[in-house]
Amino acid sequence: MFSVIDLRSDTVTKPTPAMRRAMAEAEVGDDVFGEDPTVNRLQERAAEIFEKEAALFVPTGSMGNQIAIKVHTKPGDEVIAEARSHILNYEMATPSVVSGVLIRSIRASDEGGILSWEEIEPEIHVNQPYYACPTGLICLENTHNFGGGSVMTATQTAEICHKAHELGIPVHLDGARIFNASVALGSSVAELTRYVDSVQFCLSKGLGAPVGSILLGSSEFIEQARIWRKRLGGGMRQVGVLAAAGLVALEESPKRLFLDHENAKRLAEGLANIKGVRINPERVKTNIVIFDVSDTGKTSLEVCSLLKERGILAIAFGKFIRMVTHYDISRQDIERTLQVMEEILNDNIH
Ligand code: TLP
Repeated sequence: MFSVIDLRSDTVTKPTPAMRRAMAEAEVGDDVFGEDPTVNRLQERAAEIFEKEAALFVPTGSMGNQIAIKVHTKPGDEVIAEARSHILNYEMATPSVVSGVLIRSIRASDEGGILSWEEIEPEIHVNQPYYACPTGLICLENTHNFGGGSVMTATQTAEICHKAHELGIPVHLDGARIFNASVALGSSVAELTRYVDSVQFCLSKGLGAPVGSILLGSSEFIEQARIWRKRLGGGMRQVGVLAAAGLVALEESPKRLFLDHENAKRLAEGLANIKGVRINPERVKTNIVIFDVSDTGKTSLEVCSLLKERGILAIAFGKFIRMVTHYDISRQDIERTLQVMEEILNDNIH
């Protein structure tokens, strides 16, 4: 009998004993009045780590991204985002609903979805009144989730920011997994986000907190963001109980992310040896493993359902399957997953 191996996402992690202790003991106040000491500590600490002026605790990564879009743009603007980006594909068309903006999607030539300035520039509209809507914002994603957890270097990010700023266009970074990028690249999160106008990162993914994201930027930007958080229903009162777990996540979790990356690499290498599975393990840099099963004679949904029968959870999308490693996944779980994949795809069922 095996316990369930949940590779659907790093969002499934449960709070650690240290997080639960911190939550139980958290000092709290009303955060809508800015009086929750634990939230304030978390925001100050995040701002310090990212070397940004100010930070805001928000319930989700999606809300962090959407507040940023709202504050940076006006209705009728265009927002540039990569074709596989989370903002475009998985945030329920909120840019159009809440901000009244159009997403101009660009498919990066890079397999990992990392955009370059050469690809962005031709899609920018400035000073073309009466026929083209102005580019109000560029959104980047690091790591790029559906690009397979690919990473964007500080230099690549800086180049886009400098060029965008020359045209007066701000840049927002969806850094849901920026700590994974930081570990993979050996660059600090401050270096990776130095020139972006705003960045959102999730405490609730690889860092393991049960809930929460942090939005960072200038004091003026965060002041506006605070207003929009309230408007969107994100004023959370005595939310220090959650911020307490976030503080533990922020301080303790980045140092162990390399283990998730090693497990993802091993998983990718093992998968590459299974007949019909298409993946280049060289491209797996962080904790996300995406592979193509179309040559196996089974659909991704079929493979996921066979895995599920054997206690392994993964997500199918199109011809791909995504598996994400995190702190509840051990090396043994990876070996078991590979063994089961082998069984399923060689029709050695039962
Ligand atoms: N990603 C989730 C799903 O929504 C796909 C996952 O399991 O990976 N940006 C990026 C890059 C993300 O991957 C996610 C969540 C978000 C933003 C949104 O964060 P939440 O779920 O907190 O709104």
